[in-house]
Amino acid sequence: MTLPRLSAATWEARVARGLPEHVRGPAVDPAALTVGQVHLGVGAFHRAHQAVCTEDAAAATGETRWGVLGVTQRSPRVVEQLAPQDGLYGVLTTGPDPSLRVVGSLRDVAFPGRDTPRVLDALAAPTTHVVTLTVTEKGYHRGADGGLRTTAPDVVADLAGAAVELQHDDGTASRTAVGLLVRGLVRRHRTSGAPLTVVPCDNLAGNGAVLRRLVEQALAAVPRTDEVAAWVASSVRFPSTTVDRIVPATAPEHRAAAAALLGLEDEGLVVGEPFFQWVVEDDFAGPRPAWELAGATFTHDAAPFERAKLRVLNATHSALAYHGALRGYATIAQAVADPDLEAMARALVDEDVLPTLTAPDGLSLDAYRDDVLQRFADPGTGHTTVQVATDGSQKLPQRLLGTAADRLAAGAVPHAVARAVAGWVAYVRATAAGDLVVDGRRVPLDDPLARRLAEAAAGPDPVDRLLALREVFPEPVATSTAFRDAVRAALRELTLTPAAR
Ligand code: CS2
Repeated sequence: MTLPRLSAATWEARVARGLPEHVRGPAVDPAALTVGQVHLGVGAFHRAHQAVCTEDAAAATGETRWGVLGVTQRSPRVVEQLAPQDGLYGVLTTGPDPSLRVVGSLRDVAFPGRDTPRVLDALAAPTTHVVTLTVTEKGYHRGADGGLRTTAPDVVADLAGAAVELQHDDGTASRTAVGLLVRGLVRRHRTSGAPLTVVPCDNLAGNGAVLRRLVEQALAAVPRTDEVAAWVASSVRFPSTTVDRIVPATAPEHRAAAAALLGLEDEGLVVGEPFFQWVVEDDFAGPRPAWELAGATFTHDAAPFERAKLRVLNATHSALAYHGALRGYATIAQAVADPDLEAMARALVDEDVLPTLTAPDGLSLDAYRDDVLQRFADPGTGHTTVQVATDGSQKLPQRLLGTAADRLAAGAVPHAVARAVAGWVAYVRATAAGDLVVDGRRVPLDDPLARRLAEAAAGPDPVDRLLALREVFPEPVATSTAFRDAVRAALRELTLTPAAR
């Protein structure tokens, strides 16, 4: 039987029939919300994280000015999912007591391919106070020095677009998030000049400072933007934030569970674990949603949280993803259930990560490690090893290689990090050769540097050649003979393990 599709009208009819116990609706009346927040990268993570927090914050204060305009630059698919549903979508929370919540804070979704003027207008509007971003690590287009890759074709095109924007709107689409943001900032400066806060929510160390630098570099590369740059320096803030919620790709089982609870078909459904964390630096240029009333923590310095999260959670996640996939496990939950791999994850934290961390106020790092591993073990999330394993070249630096650099600087050889890196090397080699099959499917090498990684991995000494990639391995790690030997030794051991073949 085909169910009717979720929309404002079908939802209202559903409410009128009475909702089951584990289903609830928007915390605010979606129709009453106006747009005050623009989000770049409206994928599953935003919908299960910031969009929920913004809605709860609006509900807590009764404000109606915090509707979200969600922007996707990758494909119009999200627009196709959400526009026919009047922006409504469900968040299925997994765990022992699954529940479904329909969220209504996304008031509009846009694909700049065709909606550029609308997006730029929203970025410039004085009623927009906050721009949030989840565009993944690779979405920032950073080079080996961490700065903007101003020679990348998409970035070059966007800088030309920003130059034109100084005079008028030429209607072309921006291809990168930084390009779109810079163009929006140029227009905002030209029109309202109202202050703005830009809040990156991706897993990058010091994400606020990183994004500010990219914006400054983009402006420096566009002629006649000195005034805009001065205005950005005085009126635009870039607080760093740490976000945490495990949000797997939505699978058919999730859709079936949600349809059973809702009695409606939801093409925009997203899934998340019960855990939620958002640590935000309290550095805003103007008004913002009262996220602190909806579970977020405000701090003067997000760095200790960010470091702990990247080095404990994301590092073990990646290590389990590579080693787990090599052993044929489809999900992170299956990988962490393997005693060998659980011990590997623990050793990574205990031997190499903890010595590099200072516990953020009120957090026991031992307890944090245990909680993280327990969260990974939840079979309900269905987070796949292959999903977490994507884009390794972009993830390794902040998850593993900072730890390696710190350990080497302290005179220790980070063997546990070397083992995790050996898992990545073996994964790159196996996927590039078309040799890795997980869950009956051949796994491709999914990484923005795939071509170069494949070339390096195909040679006689993949460790040497992969470690030479300066965009991935920082100098002190790349040039350490002890680290290189440790990775080689771990790789040899890995290929000798029958399960890894
Ligand atoms: C994961 C993260 O896909 C990945 O690389 O490690 O997305 C992880 O699930 C989140 O950071 C959890 O907050």
